[in-house]
Amino acid sequence: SDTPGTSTGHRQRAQSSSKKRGVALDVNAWRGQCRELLRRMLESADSEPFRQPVDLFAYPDYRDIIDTPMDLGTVSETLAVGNYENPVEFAKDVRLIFSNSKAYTPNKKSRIYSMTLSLSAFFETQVLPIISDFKSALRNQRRSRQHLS
Ligand code: OVM
Repeated sequence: SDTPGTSTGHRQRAQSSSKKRGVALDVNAWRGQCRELLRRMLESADSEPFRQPVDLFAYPDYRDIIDTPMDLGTVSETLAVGNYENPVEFAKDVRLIFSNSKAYTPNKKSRIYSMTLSLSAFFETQVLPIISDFKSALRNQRRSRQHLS
């Protein structure tokens, strides 16, 4: 046992509050994680109706029903140019795509409606930990800054 007084015998390194073993605390990690999530959604066949703005010639009454159109191409561009401040804003726009589709669907047996449910369920499983990790990293950063100077 190389370190007397510890049960493991392992040398104990002081854990700084900014370097917690095994805990991701990067406040900037969310952007790349959201980019990767978008990439995985765009490669899914279920994303086909959501890759570009809804075609107003194919659906001439669309704007009578939908106030704020949104699509994955627009979300991707907004993320790329740095116009989301955090992953909550990103998730809000992606969820708008799904709520628009649910509002416009003529019936719940529609193919596009079923694609909406499937892609939305996938999105939620993937984005919730991104948001949780971001909020945790922000709390940690604010705690760490309190102990400076
Ligand atoms: C459809 C449909 C369903 C949901 C959304 C949508 C254009 C279309 O079945 O045509 O948006």
